[in-house]
Amino acid sequence: MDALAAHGVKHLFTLSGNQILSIYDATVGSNIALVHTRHEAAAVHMADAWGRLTDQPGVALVTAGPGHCNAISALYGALMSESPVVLLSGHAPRGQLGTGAFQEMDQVGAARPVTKAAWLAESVDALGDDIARALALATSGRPGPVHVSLPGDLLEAMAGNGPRLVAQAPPAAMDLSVAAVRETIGLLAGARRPLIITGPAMGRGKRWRVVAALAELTQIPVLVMESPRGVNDPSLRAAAACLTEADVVLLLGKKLDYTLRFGRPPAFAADVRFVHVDFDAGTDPAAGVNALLRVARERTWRRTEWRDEVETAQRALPPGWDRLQASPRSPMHPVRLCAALQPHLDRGAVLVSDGGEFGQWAQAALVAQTRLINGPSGSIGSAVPMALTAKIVHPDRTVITTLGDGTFGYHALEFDTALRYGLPIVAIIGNDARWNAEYQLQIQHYGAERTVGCELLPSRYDRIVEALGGHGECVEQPEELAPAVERAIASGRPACVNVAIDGTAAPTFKGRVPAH
Ligand SMILES: Cc1ncc(C[n+]2csc(CCOP(=O)(O)OP(=O)(O)O)c2C)c(N)n1
Ligand SMILES: [Mg+2]
Repeated sequence: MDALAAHGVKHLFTLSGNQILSIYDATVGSNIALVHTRHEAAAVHMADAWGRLTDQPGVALVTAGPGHCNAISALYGALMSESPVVLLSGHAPRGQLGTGAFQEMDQVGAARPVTKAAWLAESVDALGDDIARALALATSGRPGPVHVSLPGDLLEAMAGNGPRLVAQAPPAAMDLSVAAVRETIGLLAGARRPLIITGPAMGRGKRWRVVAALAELTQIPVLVMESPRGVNDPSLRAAAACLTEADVVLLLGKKLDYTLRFGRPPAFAADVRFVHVDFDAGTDPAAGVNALLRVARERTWRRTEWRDEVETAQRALPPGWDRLQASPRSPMHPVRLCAALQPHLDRGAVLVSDGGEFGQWAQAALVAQTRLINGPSGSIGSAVPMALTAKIVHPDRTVITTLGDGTFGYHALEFDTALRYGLPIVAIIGNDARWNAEYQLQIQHYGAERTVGCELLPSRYDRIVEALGGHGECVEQPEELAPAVERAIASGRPACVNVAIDGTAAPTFKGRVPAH
């Protein structure tokens, strides 16, 4: 606890268990608050959102064995979103290992594929070092999740000299050769349609500030890729088509992976040139971009039509959406639903959007100053817990989360957490009574007559939230929506607006890259 406090940790996102009660006990009288969730994955999603919103590590604390396993699915989201998270899990006592101890399992081995590093704490006197190392590693280089398993005997032992707090060496500056930097800047300067594409972490916090400075100086358009739909990220709108026109692409902390269709046509031109600047655990990505920036300053750069083209494509609403925004049809179109939310985002509300088809519509239609999405993991279910963290980080701002009816089921009971901690988030459920993303794929691949298994009931999810003590609204007619959202926000309680929507396929834009 002292080590966590010394590194500025204020919250432990957690779910209790035998093996970690000594840590709970140590929070009594400390400045660290426990936020007790209803599922270990929710605790990690909350820590993930903390990492993404504050650029500081979010810390989750769960119990051994099954608690640890429940947490692991959410680590995948943090890993793919490059979010600094530390997962601390209770663990069977070392003296009992191999004897069939309660909840004994290879926790480190289970966490390894979804973390930057994972280890078992070995000594009580080194616990402070373990915590310091885990927190530093989570934030350094490419941020991501780190796991430490804490054996029960160690947590119950007496520490000799109190935790030692090692000062962490700052991450090494990137070893970019001067020649490589000059060649890169030369390539960009000589390009007719250069583009910068960043990964999730480069699009956030202090790293983003340097990327934005490079883009501003060079007048090169920059796209942040954090959607699991990659080049079909709905928030790119028609800008996705610009990818095919780019002649030089600078990838900053962004792999040429599935999200970029591996850099091949038709997503990119056959003769496009990629420059890939990436980061490992120990290097400072902002320093690498700064090296580019320094050399770029030696030239003069002019604003180009190309940059305007990309920006306009991303900003412009597709033709016909103004009609959808005002359509009186019911069940309402997702664009009609979003039209009632945008005024709140314009007034500073935070947007947390989950995936699924409704999530794609929300991400395409809504523009927010602060936005979290599920991320390249393509996992659904994190929106409600992430919205809770957004409310902790931004208590004075409205927090709106948009999610599908199927998705709501994952962590609906986190509305109980919202009530216990006084976190009045507003969840907008686009209820189409099915797992529409999969239903749409069935239509596309197997035909409309072979849709199977993806139906849901038009359930009154708003009543679940009411039953827990929150505010519920059920909306069927478009004109009822804006007042219902107003009432939900004004209630000052955690709220659910359950909206009957037309389950249409995700939006398409001119130049969208075919999936197969
Ligand atoms: C953890 C996880 N399980 C399954 C999926 C596959 N999946 C993606 S979208 C989706 C349907 C979501 O349904 P809903 O929340 O109702 O949104 P809709 O698509 O209907 O708008 C499913 C099952 C996933 N992405 N992540
Ligand atoms: Mg649905």
